[in-house]
Amino acid sequence: MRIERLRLFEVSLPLVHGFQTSSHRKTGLDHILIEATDAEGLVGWGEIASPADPFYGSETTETAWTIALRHLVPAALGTEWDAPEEFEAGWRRVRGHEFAKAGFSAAGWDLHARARRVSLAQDLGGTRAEVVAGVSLGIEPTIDDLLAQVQRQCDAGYDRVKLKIAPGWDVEPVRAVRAAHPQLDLHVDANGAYPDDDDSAAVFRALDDAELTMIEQPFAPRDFVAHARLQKSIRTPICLDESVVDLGDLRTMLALDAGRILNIKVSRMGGLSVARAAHDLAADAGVPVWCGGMHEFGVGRAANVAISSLPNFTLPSDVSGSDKYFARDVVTPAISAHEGRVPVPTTPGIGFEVDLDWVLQNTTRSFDTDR
Ligand code: OSB
Ligand code: MG
Repeated sequence: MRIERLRLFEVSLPLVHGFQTSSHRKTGLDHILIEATDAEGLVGWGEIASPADPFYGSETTETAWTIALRHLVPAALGTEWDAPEEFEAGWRRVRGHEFAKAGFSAAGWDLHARARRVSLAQDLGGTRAEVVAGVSLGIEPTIDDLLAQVQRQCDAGYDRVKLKIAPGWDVEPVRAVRAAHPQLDLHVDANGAYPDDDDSAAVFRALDDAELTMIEQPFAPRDFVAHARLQKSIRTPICLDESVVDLGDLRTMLALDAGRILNIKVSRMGGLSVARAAHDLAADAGVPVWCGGMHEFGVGRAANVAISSLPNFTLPSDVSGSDKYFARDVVTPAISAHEGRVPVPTTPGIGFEVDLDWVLQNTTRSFDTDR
């Protein structure tokens, strides 16, 4: 397989409901869509889902655009490959920039699956016909606003809700949601906002009584030792997100018992091959995984649905239906969840068509190797 043309579209879409984490507030997204065309005219799509600002990780839309044009486009065009791993080897010497790499990885995998006439899920080794989806809810102005959001998502059929927490917005809102929904599969995500001190330890002791499925990324990404110490002192499993960028990080997590659940984000780990390898390594270690999201447009979310169909994705993934995020998504049909489940497409590749008119209407800049 040989990619002969690449087009990049930076697409800007508003979120239907603003999203606040411990570090920042988002009202819209600027993601980069990648269209890769091979010598036979087959087309594959990928998405670079970096946030605009470097508050989740170090990348931004701007750094992703620069790295894509300077390093990843030339690497992707140059090679003749059969397996997606060979394609990805083209940019092996580029360090970091996982979000940028993940978009190219996904486009290569989509092409590979389409060439073999199988679904992306099947190409990856997926075994599920549908994936259980959860929703991730941001920090709201008041507890009543949060309760209204939770109720809305439960009414929409989701049975798993993740709440963003931050110092000052933790025990009280979590207790209120737990009191209103005693049976809900509930977990919290701090995005690394807590200092490793006594006040934080008291918060996590209190949360340990809220019957949470997990506490995600309480401390700074690189502080595996703090996570390991906390895991020893609470029953609730810790889940790592930002900490695990590559397989070496996952081995550190496992060796130190710094977490007992892994959030696999295709974007954070630099693509589908690494995500699958992380899935396999976690499975061997008896650590369950789920797929995290970055408010991907339909292109990136379709890849997330596909990887979530692998056997060790035993916890609900952040792959909600398109209507949770956007008034109109970039794929047709829109991705939809029924009773909190998203069917895994069986048609070739990601299983959705890109709505190029809508993409072009919302494109803020673009690049084409043929121009
Ligand atoms: O930590 O999972 C996170 C969104 C932006 C930055 C970080 C995170 C998130 C989400 C979104 O939780 C989940 C989704 O895509 O629905
Ligand atoms: Mg997270």
